[in-house]
Parts: sequence; C-alpha cells; structure tokens
Amino acid sequence: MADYDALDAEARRILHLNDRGGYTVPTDGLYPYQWNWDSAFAAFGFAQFDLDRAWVELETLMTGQWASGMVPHILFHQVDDRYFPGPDVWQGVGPIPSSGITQPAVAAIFARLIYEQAPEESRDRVMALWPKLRAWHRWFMDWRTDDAGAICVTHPWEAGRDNTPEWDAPLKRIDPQGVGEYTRRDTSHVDPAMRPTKFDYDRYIWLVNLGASVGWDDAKLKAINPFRVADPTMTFILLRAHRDLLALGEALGCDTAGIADEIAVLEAGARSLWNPELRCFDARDVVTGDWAGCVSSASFLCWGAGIDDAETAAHLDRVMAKVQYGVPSHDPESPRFEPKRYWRGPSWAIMNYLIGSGLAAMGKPQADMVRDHTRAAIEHHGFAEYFDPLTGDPAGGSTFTWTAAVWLGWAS
Ligand code: 9YW
Repeated sequence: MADYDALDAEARRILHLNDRGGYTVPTDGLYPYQWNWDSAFAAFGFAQFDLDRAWVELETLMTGQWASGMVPHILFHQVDDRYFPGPDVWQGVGPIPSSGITQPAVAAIFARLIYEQAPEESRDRVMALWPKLRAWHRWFMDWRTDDAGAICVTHPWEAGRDNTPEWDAPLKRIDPQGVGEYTRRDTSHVDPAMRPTKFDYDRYIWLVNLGASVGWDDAKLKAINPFRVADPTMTFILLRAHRDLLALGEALGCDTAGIADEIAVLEAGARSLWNPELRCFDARDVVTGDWAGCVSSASFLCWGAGIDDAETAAHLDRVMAKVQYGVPSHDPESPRFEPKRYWRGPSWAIMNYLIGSGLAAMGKPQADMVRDHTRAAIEHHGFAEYFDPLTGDPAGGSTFTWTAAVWLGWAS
C-alpha cells in the first residue's frame, strides 16, 4: 500500500523546489523558464495548499500578455543558457522577453476551479484576471480559427505536443533551409531516444525564425506560414476553457457579450475534426485538407469540451486495453507508436487529467480507470515528466511540476 502522505509531501516539495518566486519552472535544467500551460497546472497544484500562491502563478503568467491578447508559451524571466532556443532567437514582442507562439488555453479552466474552491477570498484576484483571459481567448478566435471554427496550431510547440505523429506530414512539406548550425540543450539533459529528432528540431527552429522575420505580426505570419493544422488539443481545450470563462464571467458580473456565439463557433469547429474514415476526432492539415489519420490522446479531450461520441469512446476502450499506465499519446496499434519518445506514445499526467475529468463531468464509465492508471504511474514511478504507458517507466525530466500538481489536485 502506497504511503499517500509521503507522496503528497513530495509533490508539495516539488512545487516549492521549482518555484522561482512568482512563477514555477516545469523542472530545473531542462525547462528553466515559465511555460504557459505548465504554469496553469502549477496553480491547480498550489491551490490545494496555498491559495494565494496559486493566484500569483496565474497573475505572473498574464504579465507576459502581448498587446494583441496573445499569451506566450514561454516567458523568459531570467536568461538561462541551459535551454535552446532562448529569447535572442525568439525575439518576442511582448512586455517581457518571450516566445512568439501560445499554448493550450487551460488557464481559465483552473481560474474557475480555484475561484469556486474559495469564492470570497478569490473574487478580487479573478476579477483582475478575467478581462485578460477574455482578450487571450478573443485573440484565438481572431487568429487561430479555420473556416470551420476549429483552432489551429502554427508551430508544433503550440499544441504542447511537440513531436506527435499528427505533424509528420505537414512538417515534411517544410524545407528548413538556412537554419544552419545550432546546439540543442534538451539532449544534454535527457536521453535523446526520448526526445524529438533532428528532423523535427530543424523545422521547429525554421518556424521560429520565420515568425521572428516578420516581428510576429499575426496577419503577415498567417500569409506565409506553411504550417497550419486544425488541432483537437487546441480546439477542445479552448472550448472547455471558454465555457469556464463564461461561467466565471456570469458569476462575477463581467461583460460576457460574444462568448456564447464564440462557443457555438468552437462547437462547430470541434465537430469538424471528426474524421469519418478513422471514426474518431483527428487533426486536419489546413493547407492541404488532409487528415492526419491519428488516434491520439488529444482525440479523447472531447468529453472535457462537453462533446460525447460513442465511436471515439470505442477507440478509448480499445487503446486502454493495451496499456496500464495512462492514456497513450499515440495509438499503441499504430506502426508509429514509440512508448518512450515524448508525444509519440508516452502517457502524460496532464492529458490524463484533462481526459479523466472530462469523462467524469459527462458521467462516462471510463473516468475512474484513467485516474487509477495515473495514480499507479505516479505511485510506482514518481513525478516524472511522462511515462511509458506499457511499463510505467518514468521518462524525460524528473521532479516535474505538472505531474506533482496533477497528483495533488486529482490523482491522489
Ligand atoms: C519545449 C514544458 C514543455 C511543455 C510541452 C512539452 C515540452 C518543449 O515541454 O515542450 O521546448 O517547449 O511538449 O507541452 O509545456 O514542460
């Protein structure tokens, strides 16, 4: 029988260990800055024992918001050369040095959860955050929707699922000319076999350079960027977050005009991601119109967004019958499945949480199983960045903030 008190204490210790004063790094060394969705998960973790620190985390994240409303995926509060590419390469144009792309919009989901946990003490904090979250969501609607209303990624890092097979075909169309020599830092911290390949990294950097070359101007970049993929991660998460933003706004008496209409657009967008051949939610290359043809953990975010689908549930059952330690990021029956390589197979506590909490909200029977798997992975293998879904082996970075947060807020 696991010692739950000891695991709780270790999870709290990890959050403190990675706390840099006002913001939390995902893990020391490998990721020494503030990442957007990691930080929102950190707030969820802190909220289990320190409400004020939870709000501070979200407040610091929003200090990086650009004039356009975009909230960057990395905030470079203090330069640290253990990570590449740094602020000199990104050349973000916000109030503090940052990257030039965003990440899945989970912040409003946690803002609502934390507010509802302690409405009296949280009211002023969330009132100040709400308009900023509103502006960020509006920016998504302005710059990231496709014609059907789905939300697109413009860089593999934007969905937070860097090297998932969904991006293979769109990345193949890019010739990364002019990228030149650069030194990766990630492979000095963890085993290269668990990381994206050089093929991927060349294209990641090429896309960063492309954005920087037009000063991250949304309109100019949209016209020249060959990478634009309508994505279940971004779409389902924004839809869920937008519902939470609306509920929060109504509770607080904020001006919620337009949000209900945007939710209808996102609902249509989400349904447009249902691939009739795969019989599951899938990513779609906006440039070519081609489906990725991938059952991934992102496919299973539909319930969190309030969308039930029996055939996607059948895929979930099929996939979960093959694994023991959480929802695999890619279909274990696919030839492209690699159980230890980042987003090409491993199970991630954060995705498990988003999937499991969505299933629970819709009363689906698989909810407990997803949570039990996540608990087992952490109990047996610690607070790793991600896990081999077959063996539970810990992979990537250790003492990871979001795994600790998911433990405290949900899995324990
Ligand atoms: C990168 C920090 C980030 C996560 C992403 C994950 C990875 C690599 O690490 O991104 O260099 O941005 O894919 O989801 O936010 O944990």
